[in-house]
Amino acid sequence: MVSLLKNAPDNLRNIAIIAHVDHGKTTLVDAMLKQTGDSRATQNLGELIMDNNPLERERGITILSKNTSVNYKNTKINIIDTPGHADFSGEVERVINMTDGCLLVIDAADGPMPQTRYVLKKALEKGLRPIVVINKIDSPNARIEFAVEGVNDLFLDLATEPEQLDFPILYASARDGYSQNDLLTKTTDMNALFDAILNFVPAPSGDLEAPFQMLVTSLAYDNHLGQIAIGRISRGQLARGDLVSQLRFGEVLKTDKTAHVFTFEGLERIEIDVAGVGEIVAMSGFDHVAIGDTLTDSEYPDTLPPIILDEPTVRMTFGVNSSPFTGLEGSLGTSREIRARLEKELQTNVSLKIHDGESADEFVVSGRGELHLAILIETMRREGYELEVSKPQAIIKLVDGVNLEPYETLLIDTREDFIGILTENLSSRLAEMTNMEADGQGNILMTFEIPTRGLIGFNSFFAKASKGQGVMSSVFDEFKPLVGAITDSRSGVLVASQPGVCVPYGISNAQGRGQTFIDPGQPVYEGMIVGSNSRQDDIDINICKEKKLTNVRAAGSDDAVRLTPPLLMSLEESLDYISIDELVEITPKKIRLRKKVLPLIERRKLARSSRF
Ligand SMILES: Nc1nc2c(ncn2[C@@H]2O[C@H](COP(=O)(O)OP(=O)(O)OP(=O)(O)O)[C@@H](O)[C@H]2O)c(=O)[nH]1
Ligand SMILES: [Mg+2]
Repeated sequence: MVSLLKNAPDNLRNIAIIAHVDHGKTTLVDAMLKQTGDSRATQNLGELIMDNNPLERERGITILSKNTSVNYKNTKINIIDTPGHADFSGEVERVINMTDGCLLVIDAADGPMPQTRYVLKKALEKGLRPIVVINKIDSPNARIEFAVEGVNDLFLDLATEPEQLDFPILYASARDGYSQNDLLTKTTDMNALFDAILNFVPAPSGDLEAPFQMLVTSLAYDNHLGQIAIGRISRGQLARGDLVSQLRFGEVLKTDKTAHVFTFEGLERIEIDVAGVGEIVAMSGFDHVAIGDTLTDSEYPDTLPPIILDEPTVRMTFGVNSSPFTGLEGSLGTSREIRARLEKELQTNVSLKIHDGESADEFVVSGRGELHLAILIETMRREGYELEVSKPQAIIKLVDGVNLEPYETLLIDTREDFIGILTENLSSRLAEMTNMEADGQGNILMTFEIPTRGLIGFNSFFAKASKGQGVMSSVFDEFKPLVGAITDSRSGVLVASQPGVCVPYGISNAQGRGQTFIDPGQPVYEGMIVGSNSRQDDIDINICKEKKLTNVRAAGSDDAVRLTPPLLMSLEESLDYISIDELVEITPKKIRLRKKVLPLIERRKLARSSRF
């Protein structure tokens, strides 16, 4: 048979780029694209082209995995860039199903970090061939030997088969666009890495003559073509017009013609006539396809095993905005609209889970960490949604009569000066230090085991306590029996006692009690949180109160109230800050904090009844 296939499996490689956050994965993909001549990559010098959604650009992190490809020595290399932040690990677990090898990128200054371990473990479990890339060797802080030693230890620890210890190590500067097989032979391009991929990563295997079969691993949406299903063909081939069945849990949901077939070429999706086993393709024609569905030849509907992911660790409620300002700033936000949006999210955000809440206006949304949920909220708010959300809480599960809670490994890299304040706070959060290393120059690396329950809210504290001189990262470890209580150490809040528009005089009065959160001229409602109290209890104050005007104006005394600038919190800081009897109100325009129960009189009654 004369094959029409452009890429026979032996000149094809499928790899994922995996690493701890910020170790340079996306920069490495950029370097590979630039060298192989993708014009968009060369034009965009300095900007990471793969991090193309606005939240990724603003935050400088990758949130979604993305496909691209390069051609090198007549071989097509499909590359999947993945996020390194632990909250988006689901993205990694999902896409490694499409690859046979991975580049494990390691920052030469940091060495392996908690997420390096996590992603390598997942990659080895899937049987991927790893290539280690020690990156940022140009950096003055590079500690190459240390990084290599760390990698060797990590593999020794995680490998289950002797062959897994047979991995190449390359040295690179993704930023400067070069990679080397050793430290002595200097180069100016990425060829060493490309050659290693060709030599060490196996070409995809599978039977080209067998009936077509593919696991849907990613989804995309196109305004003209509708839903697009992305996956790696695990059997046979797929041509435009082929009759294909969509299966879920072994059941055929739909049989239809394949409308279009695409492959990834550089940054483009190129339409092709036919693609064969091993190729990563995008296809249209199935509008209600979900990640985890199997697409097959209609005459051989065999389901592939589903994608198995680690469980969510954190949950919160998303509710219809019940504040007096509801409907004023958002265009979407009814229970039906929120439900529909969350259900749509489930199709692609595979590590998310959604359950009904206590009322029809509430949904319990579970994810892999605070950032995972915060990014969803931020995305919804930019789409015009308004909603109210509760404090994130760790997920406790009952197994054989024992309550288990998620534990994480927390790594803190900071200056010695902050050891005291950090360890004291962490011990009240039930953290246990498992390691501490000093470099003799005032830097300190501390490792802790901590329940997720204790970690919630720590991020904001850490940023303040370490005065911005530190980095922390945490990775889910395991579920362990629930022990001990964590007391909420936050002080009370200043609460608006009546609705109105806040004025300088009212704010000035509030500043006598603590720190305020809003600017003059902002509308407030009863029960809205307008500041933090320096004492333990909540105080209701009238922040809209004007100074009584006397007939005789003391010169200059009235309007010249001196105000301290308000503390304006980001969404994540707000989620960290609130207590369980409070909510964050999110609209496209504002983030407000509020008591769950708004009327003062109701809150007083509640406080009294809980005392008895
Ligand atoms: N000096 C130096 N800096 C680098 C190099 N590679 C990446 N960086 C910098 O490291 C930072 C993180 O790079 P990214 O490519 O976004 O890292 P990432 O691994 O994709 O990050 P996430 O996707 O969020 O996990 C950026 O500031 C890069 O400019 C390198 O080879 N040398
Ligand atoms: Mg990235």
